[in-house]
Amino acid sequence: MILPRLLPTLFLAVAGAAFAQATELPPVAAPAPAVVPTVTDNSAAAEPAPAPRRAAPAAQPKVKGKPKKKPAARDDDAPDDVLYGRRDDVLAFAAEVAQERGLDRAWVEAQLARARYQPAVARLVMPAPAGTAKNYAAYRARFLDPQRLRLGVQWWEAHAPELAEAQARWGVPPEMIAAILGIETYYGRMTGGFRVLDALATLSFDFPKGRSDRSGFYRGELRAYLVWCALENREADSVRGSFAGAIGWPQFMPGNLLRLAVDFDHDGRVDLASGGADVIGSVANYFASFGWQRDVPTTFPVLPPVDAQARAQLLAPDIVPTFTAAQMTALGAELPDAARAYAGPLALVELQNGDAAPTYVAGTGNFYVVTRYNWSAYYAMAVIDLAAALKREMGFNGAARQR
Ligand SMILES: [Ca+2]
Repeated sequence: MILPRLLPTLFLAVAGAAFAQATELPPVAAPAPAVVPTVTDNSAAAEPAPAPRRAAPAAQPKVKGKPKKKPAARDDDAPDDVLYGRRDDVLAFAAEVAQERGLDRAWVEAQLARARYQPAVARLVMPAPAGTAKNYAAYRARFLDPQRLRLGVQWWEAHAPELAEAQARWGVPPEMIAAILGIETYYGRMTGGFRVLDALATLSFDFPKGRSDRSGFYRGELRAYLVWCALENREADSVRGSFAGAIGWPQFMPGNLLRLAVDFDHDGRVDLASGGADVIGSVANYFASFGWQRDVPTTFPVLPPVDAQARAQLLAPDIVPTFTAAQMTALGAELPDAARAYAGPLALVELQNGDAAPTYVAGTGNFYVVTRYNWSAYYAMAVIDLAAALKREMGFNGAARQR
C-alpha cells in the first residue's frame, strides 16, 4: 500500500480508522446482490454467489480534518491511501489507453486521478472460504423469495409489450429476462453502491493477492469504461455499480455495455438505469450473442446413471453441452421423451445440496447461455427456477393473472 507522503499525522490517524472500519462495513449502499461477478464479470467463480444482503444503512465514517485536497466527487469517504494519479503504472496505462482508443491523454489521466483504492472491493473479490458446502436448495430459497416474485410480476406486467417485442426479435422469452433482472438487482433496487471507477481501478492496479490474478481482465474493463464515459460525455467518477464494476439493472460490465447494450426504444441513448426497454433489449441481445436458441428449453429432467464411472464420465465436461441424448441414455441416464427428441448436445449438470442428495438436470445449449451471464451452474439454475415461478404467476399463456 502506498501511503501519501507529507500528510499530517492527524489525518493519517483518522484515515486509518476509517480504513479499518471500511473493511467491515457494508459498502456505501447495498452491494449488488451478491451475484458476484455477473455479465458482467465473467470471471465468475463457478461458485454459488452469496445471498443478497440488504445492507444496513450503516453510516459511513466521515473523514474529517482532511487538509485541502481535491474536494470534488468526495462523496463516499474512502481514504486516499493510494493516489492513482501519481503512480507510474497508472500513468502508463493512461497513455496506452489514450493512444489505443484515440482519447485525450490529459482527460484520461484526470479521470484516473480521481480513482481511489477501495479495500471493500479487494475484500469482496476474494472467493468464498474453502470448505463452504455448496447447497443449491439453500441458494434457490434465497433467490425465490415472495417479494422478488411479486416485484417480478409487477415489472413484467408493466413491460409486457417491450418483452414481447424482444422475444420476437431475439427469441428470448420474457420470463428469462425478468428472472435475470430479479436475481441481478432485485428489479433495480440493488445496483451497487461503489463508484465504478474506484472498483475497476482497485481491481486493475491493486488486485488482491490470494486468488488468481484477474487484473488483466479488469484493466480491459477499465479501458472500456473510459471509452464509454468519453462517448457518453460522463465523468468517470459519476457512475455507481457493483464491487466488480457492473452497471445498472442488468449489471453489465463496461465491455458488454459497449458491445452488447441496445438502445431498444430508439431514443438515441442506452439507458440501463431505469429498467425499461433498453434493459430488456440489452439482456435479450446478450443472450442472443451467446447463441440463445428460440423455443428451446434450458433443461430437461434427468436421472443420472447409477454406475459411478458412467456418471463421472457424463459429469466430466461440467456445464458444457457435450452428449447427445442417445449417448446419455447409452451410459445409463434416464431422459424423458422430449429430451430424447432433442437433437442438440446436453450436459449432465449436478447441483449439490449440502448433505442431501444432489439435484441433476440435463442442460441444453440455452442452459449454457445462461451461465455466460455468470459462470455458475447454481446461478443459472436459480435464474431458470425463478423464470419458471414468474411464468406460473403470470399464467402459463403469458397472459396477466386474474386478479
Ligand atoms: Ca434508449
